[in-house]
Amino acid sequence: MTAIKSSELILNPDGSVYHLNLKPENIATDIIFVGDQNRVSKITKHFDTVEFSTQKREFKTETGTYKGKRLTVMSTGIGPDNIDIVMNELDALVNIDLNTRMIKPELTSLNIVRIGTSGSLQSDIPVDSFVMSEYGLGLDNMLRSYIIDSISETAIEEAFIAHTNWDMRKGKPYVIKGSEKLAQKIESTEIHKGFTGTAGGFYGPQGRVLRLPIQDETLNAKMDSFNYNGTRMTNLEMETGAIYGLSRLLGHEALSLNAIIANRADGTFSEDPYKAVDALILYTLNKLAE
Ligand code: R1P
Repeated sequence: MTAIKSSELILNPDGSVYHLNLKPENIATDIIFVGDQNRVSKITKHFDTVEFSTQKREFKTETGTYKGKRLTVMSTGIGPDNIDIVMNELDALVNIDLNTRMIKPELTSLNIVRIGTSGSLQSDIPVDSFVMSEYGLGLDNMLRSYIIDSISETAIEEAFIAHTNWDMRKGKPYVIKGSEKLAQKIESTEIHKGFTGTAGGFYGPQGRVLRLPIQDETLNAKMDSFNYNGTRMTNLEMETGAIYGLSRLLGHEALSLNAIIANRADGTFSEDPYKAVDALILYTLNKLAE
C-alpha cells in the first residue's frame, strides 16, 4: 500500500482537510448534515455545550453534546457535488491517517443523519410533514464516477427509467437504500417513509420552467405516478441519493430526513417553513440522544 499523494488528499497548513477545515479530533461519530449553514446554530443552540466551531465556504461545522451525547452538525451547502467533497473528507478524517497518508487498517463507521428541506410530490404528504427516505434516487450522475453496481437497486432503476422514458443523455439514475439501523432508531408514526429523488439542480432538473424550455416537461407527472411494488416517489431535493451512495460505498450509516416545505402536487408552500424545520430538529435530536 502506498501513501496517498498531497495532490489527491489536500491538507491545509494546520493539517486540517482542505474544504471542511477539520482535524480528526473535531468531529463526533454521530453527525447531522444540513444544507443551509444558518441551520447549524439552529441545532446547536439546543446543545448542552459546543466544544468546536469552524466554517470555510458553505461548510460550517459545530461539535458539542446534546443531553450528554456528542454530536457534530455540519452544513453541506446545496447539491450532490458538495456531498462528494463532504463525504470524502469526512471519511478521510476517520479512515486515513493524515500524518502517514495511509488508509487505516481498522475502519470507523460514522452515523450520518440529514435534516433537510424538500418538496413533496404527493398531495397526501402535505407541507409541514416529515419524510424519512428509505431510498434515495439519484438523478444527478455524481455517484456514477464510482463503482456502484454492488450497492445500487438495479431493478428499481430499470423500472424508473422505463416508466419515465428517461433520456439517457442525462446519465443513468441510481437508487440506493438508506440505513436500516438508523431508520429503526428514528422512525415513528409521525414520519412518512419515503422514496426521495435527488436532483442535480433546482430549476430545470426539478422540472421548474422559468424562461428556459426543459428536456421533459412531463417528468414530474411521471415521477408522481411511479410506483414500484407499492413504493411511490415521495419528494424531491438535492442531496439524499448522493449521501446514501457514498455512505454505503465508504461503510457509513446514513439516513435522510426532510421537512416538507412545498407541495408540488397541490402547489402549496408552508406558511412557516422555519417552524417545520425546528420541529424536525427537536424530533431528531431527541431520537439521537435516546
Ligand atoms: C434548495 O433550496 C436546497 O434546499 C434543500 C435542497 O436539497 C437544496 O439543498 O435542502 P436544504 O434545505 O437542506 O439545503
